[in-house]
Amino acid sequence: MRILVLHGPNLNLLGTREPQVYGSATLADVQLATEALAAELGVTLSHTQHNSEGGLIDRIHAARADCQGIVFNPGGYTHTSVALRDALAGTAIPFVEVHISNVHARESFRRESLLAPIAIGQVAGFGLASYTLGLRGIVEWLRSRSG
Ligand code: CA2
Repeated sequence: MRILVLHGPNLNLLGTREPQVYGSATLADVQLATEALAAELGVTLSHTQHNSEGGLIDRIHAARADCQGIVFNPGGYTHTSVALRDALAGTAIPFVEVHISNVHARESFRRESLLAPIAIGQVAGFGLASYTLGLRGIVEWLRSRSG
């Protein structure tokens, strides 16, 4: 089983700015932590970050060929992107929406997600652990459906 760990815009800045909101872990730390869990779970990961909506959409389309699920932090596009929702709905790849911060405890515009209604679920507020919790969740979900 291969799972795509996909990061949206500005997440390449993780660990370099706003540590009070996003913590001090970097994207490399997220990769290390998710790889350690993937080894435990016996699954393979691909890791990608894009700042552009088009780059994210192209990777989601490509995932039809090589991934069974996506652990996705869509960043700011969470709250705005009909195009990303269409890509996720159109490919029908199961995904978990993850956020480092608790989006429900911040500005009101962050409470709305255009993607969560078509996700398996959402994990928010656990810092780097949002990714490992999301990964555990999607692998269990996929395994429970594959018989
Ligand atoms: O909490 C999350 O993971 C977010 O997806 C992060 C997005 C934000 O727009 C969402 O509402 C919640 C922002 C990503 C920007 O990441 C930065 C990291 C370090 C420094 C600056 C930005």
